[in-house]
Amino acid sequence: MRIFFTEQHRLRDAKTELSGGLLVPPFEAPFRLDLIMAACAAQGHDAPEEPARHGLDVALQVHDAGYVAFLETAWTRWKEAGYEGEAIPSCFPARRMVQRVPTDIDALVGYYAFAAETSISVGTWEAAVGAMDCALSGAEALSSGARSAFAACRPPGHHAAIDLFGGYSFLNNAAIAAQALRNSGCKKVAVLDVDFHHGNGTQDIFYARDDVLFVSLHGEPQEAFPHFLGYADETGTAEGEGFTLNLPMGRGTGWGEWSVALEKGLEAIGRIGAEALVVSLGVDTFERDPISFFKLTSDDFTRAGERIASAGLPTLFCMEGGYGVEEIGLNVANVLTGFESA
Ligand code: Q9C
Ligand code: ZN
Repeated sequence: MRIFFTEQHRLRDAKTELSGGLLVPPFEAPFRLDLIMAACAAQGHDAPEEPARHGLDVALQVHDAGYVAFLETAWTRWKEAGYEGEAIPSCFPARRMVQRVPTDIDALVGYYAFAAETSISVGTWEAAVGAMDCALSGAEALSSGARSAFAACRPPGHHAAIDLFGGYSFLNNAAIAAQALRNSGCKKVAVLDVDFHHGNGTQDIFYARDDVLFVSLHGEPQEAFPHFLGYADETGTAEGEGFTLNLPMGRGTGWGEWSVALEKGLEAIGRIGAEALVVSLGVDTFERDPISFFKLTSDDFTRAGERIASAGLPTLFCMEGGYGVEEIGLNVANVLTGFESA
């Protein structure tokens, strides 16, 4: 399958993540994509291609314009304010406070954030645009008749909502790709999110829409980030009622339970007559992932790829999470190999 990758991802190399009250080196770092690309090459997958530059038109169909302008200028404005560290939100428009866009950069960072672990750093915007371009080139490949493509996106995107960043995500690559597939004539598109974390951003973007089905398999919100979305009773609103399917699972979930949820998701995707599939591919469901609590093995990822192929749809994989261990490369390559061998 065609693989889209850009060295621009290295520009996202933040120094700080707020974790357990400390500023630590981020889990989401450039080495992740090095491992993934090396493992893809080792399993004989196609050589990566540089994505085309697409501009921001499609991004602006799913994100708020003020939010996108904020992301583009946040680092410069933060530096101009004289701060020494990276841009970390510290003040939020919480319950019963007014939701009005402020002018002060400190306030803006909090206004457009839903979590505080993710710093905005030098180069973050440029890397996020590169990741989006990978997703858009992948969507174009499907529109030109490809059976599948892999967008090696970094930074990830599925936590980025209409106007919120956090969870290591800035632009929602998978949602932007799904929108591009709609624009190119697919009447119904499905997003299948298999990252350990709930894809709150993707859900937010499509919650009231019936043209994009969102299905997510993830850790129980009570115990797992992003905590405040992803319950099973969130099923969509207005036109979008029935077009969100959340399948949360508890600590220690392994292939048995996880694969049953996957089949439920695939059934829903078949039921709505999706013409294309975007997979938010996180491998933080792995048994040794440092920040998650599912128990998938490396072989399970091969099986997952095979099952996803059984949907029989043009499929774009967009890279999301997966941290801390060398096996993230193997696990991603296994999904792609499983898909292609099915
Ligand atoms: N103490 C993705 O996988 N922080 N994002 C968790 C745990 C955020 C994960 C805190 C995790 C974000 C794309
Ligand atoms: Zn994740």
